[in-house]
Amino acid sequence: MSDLLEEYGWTERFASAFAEHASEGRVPGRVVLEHTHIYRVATLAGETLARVSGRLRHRAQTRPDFPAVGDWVVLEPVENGDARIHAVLPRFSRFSRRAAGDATEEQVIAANIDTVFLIGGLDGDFNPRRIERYLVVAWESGATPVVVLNKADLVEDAARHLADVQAVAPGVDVHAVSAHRPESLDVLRRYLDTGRTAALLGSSGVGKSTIVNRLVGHDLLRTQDVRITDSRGRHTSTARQMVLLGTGGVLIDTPGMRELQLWESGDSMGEAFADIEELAASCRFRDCRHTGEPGCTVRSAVASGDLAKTRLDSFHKLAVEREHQARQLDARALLEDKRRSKVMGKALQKHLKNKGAT
Ligand SMILES: Nc1nc2c(ncn2[C@@H]2O[C@H](COP(=O)(O)OP(=O)(O)OP(=O)(O)O)[C@@H](O)[C@H]2O)c(=O)[nH]1
Ligand SMILES: [Mg+2]
Ligand SMILES: [Zn+2]
Repeated sequence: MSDLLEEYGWTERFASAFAEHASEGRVPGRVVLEHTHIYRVATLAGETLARVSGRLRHRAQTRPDFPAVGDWVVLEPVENGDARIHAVLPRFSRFSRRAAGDATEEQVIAANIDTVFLIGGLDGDFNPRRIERYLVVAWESGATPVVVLNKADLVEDAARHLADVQAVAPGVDVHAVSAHRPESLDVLRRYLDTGRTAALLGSSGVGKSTIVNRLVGHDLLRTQDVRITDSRGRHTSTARQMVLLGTGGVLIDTPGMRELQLWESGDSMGEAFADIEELAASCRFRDCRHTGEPGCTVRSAVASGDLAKTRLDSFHKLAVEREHQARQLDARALLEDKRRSKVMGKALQKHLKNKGAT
């Protein structure tokens, strides 16, 4: 297809998925911004506003069935200049969290991303434990996480912080940068070849929007000073938003999240804790939980100082949280089943009654 779509990340895979929906007047587009129930979508003919079709809304069973920023969608232009979204093309990756207010509902934050930039601030916000947590979710997404420590201009010992993070992020690229020294951001461009998409995630005030602006080359997004007293951000960005870089690549800026609730789907603990996984291969019991079992290589490594105790603590904490969520999801599925069989039972009764009446 055209070069512009490819700049936005269009590939053969999307083209063949689109072919199944292709019909007169339908075009592909990528969701740039999500308002409530209205989406801004980039197409070959420029950006357009769009709503989901009645049929898509009807068929959507859960929240992730609706479009999210980064999704490729099948669009049909309608009379008043807006468009209708008929389908969401299958995603190759998605970054999700637990929806606020409903622990059992998944909320897709960004779709079809190649790289997740986990941004931390080297000022007061800096916290390896939080990065560890973000990494678990990032691996779940199917995208490759990269840790970016911003505001290197504010600290003397960026190298030490870099080492601290590398210790909790085995196999992950970690970079120290400063948005106030734009040339330091050039390392990020290697993840932003034409058609590649990166999403920026991290707490409010760490400088996500500032980094996007510096990479774009002008002040496209609003940014704001952090409060001096506690170096917390002010939640300046309020929406997820996709930006096409002139130099190639696509960025998705996101609002800072107060806390990131894990959304469990696959087995990403093994990737986020590759160091523990490797040690665990030699534990005596295959299902060793490293909580005091005999012959536990992981605990021996902590005892000998080869593995930080804080690292094992994080592992246990996150493992407990995952089990808890899995139980909640099971409970929800059970309720759904009950509700369904109740509805079915009622329908059946009604049917039998009508039959009996005739
Ligand atoms: N000293 C210094 N300040 C920075 C750097 N990057 C960003 N800032 C400042 O940090 C403040 C917050 O930046 P934003 O880009 O708004 O932060 P954000 O992560 O987008 O925050 P939310 O939109 O609230 O999630 C602004 O005052 C920026 O100028 C940096 O590398 N060094
Ligand atoms: Mg922002
Ligand atoms: Zn063990």
